[in-house]
Amino acid sequence: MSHFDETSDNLLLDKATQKAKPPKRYKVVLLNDDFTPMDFVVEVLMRFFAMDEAKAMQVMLAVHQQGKGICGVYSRDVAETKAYQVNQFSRQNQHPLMCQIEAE
Ligand code: TYC
Repeated sequence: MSHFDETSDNLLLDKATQKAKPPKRYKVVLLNDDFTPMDFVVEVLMRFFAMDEAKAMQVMLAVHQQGKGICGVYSRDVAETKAYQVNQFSRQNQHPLMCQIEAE
């Protein structure tokens, strides 16, 4: 462990080494399809994205009308896990609903 604190450590680094970028964020996106019931999509949005029923209905209708829509934005790990869990839950219930992630 260095005896320098973060501040004095940074003073010893050249400019190129100091380019610490904030971690990338990822959108979790829901895709429209012709078969998944609207009620099921609302259930998914409430269960996995902590939306109340009114918000879930609004997002579901936006996806239905526009073809896709954002459920939330997260770190890569959280986004991947949520998309995976939504797809598992949809398959378990025999619905073709698709959830994917996109770099912000
Ligand atoms: N289009 C579906 C229907 O009419 C509803 C739906 C909405 C499906 C959003 C998927 O991501 C979706 N039953």
